[in-house]
Amino acid sequence: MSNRLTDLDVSQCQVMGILNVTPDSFSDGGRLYEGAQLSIDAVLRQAETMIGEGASILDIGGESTRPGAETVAEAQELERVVPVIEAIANRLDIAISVDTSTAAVMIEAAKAGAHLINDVRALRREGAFEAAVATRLPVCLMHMLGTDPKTMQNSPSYENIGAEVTAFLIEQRARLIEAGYTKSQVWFDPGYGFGKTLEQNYQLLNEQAPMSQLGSPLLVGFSRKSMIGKLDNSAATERLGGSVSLAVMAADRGARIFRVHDVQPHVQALRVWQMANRHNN
Ligand code: YH5
Repeated sequence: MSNRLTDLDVSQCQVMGILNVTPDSFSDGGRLYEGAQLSIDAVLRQAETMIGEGASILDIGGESTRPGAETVAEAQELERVVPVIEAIANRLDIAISVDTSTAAVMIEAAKAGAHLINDVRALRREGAFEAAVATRLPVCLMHMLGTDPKTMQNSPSYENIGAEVTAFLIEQRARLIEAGYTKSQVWFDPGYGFGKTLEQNYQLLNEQAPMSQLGSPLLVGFSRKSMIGKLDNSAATERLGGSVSLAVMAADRGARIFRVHDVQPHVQALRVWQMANRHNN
């Protein structure tokens, strides 16, 4: 049996393409829909495009976690995500991650062929920890202040953001290690935009490097986020320059997996970054 994730070399930069299967995603929502109906064909075409552009992971999400978003019912999330994972796993040679905080979605996604659980709530929802452990899949733990995108931006405050984010990730990882996981089966993510002000996001980026030295691969997601748009009042689809720029800076600070909407420009920028750094290895 192949595990397309364990074959990934996370000492090299890897790009994770975002496949939002929500009808309302803030920057690319609805493109995969024909009216109210999710089009599996459209999803597969988008997946093939991202693979052709150099993505090595596809992140499938059925819940919108943008600031202020409503949590979707479990049944709806299952209905959106499971058929897509099944279709991709059966037809395409790519690692699949499932962007979910919901226990039942973790279980069904694993059965459908997912290779990684990507949880922005870091397994804090009811039953999520047990469900993730039951699947035995690797887990990406992301830092969010609180557990609710609806309230996470209500005056977030930190004494020392880098230290606090790191402590949180290590603490959640310790629970997984106790359940039999190795450090490399757990990925870390600082959670840019999740319960952080503009200033705090950039401070966290500057304090990111030590987080990459803890034995867990470091994933980052900046793509099209407000920490770019707030600087120039750009719309979500006009943030590519800032997204690529932040990805390269994060690579300099130890990140190796990059969750992005625009695969080709990120793959190109990170190849350039890797080439420029080849004498440092
Ligand atoms: C992440 O960073 N983010 S969903 C708001 C935006 C733009 C983009 C207002 N899932 C992450 O992409 N998983 C999401 O502009 C994630 N890391 C991981 N591991 C939010 C998102 C977005 C939100």
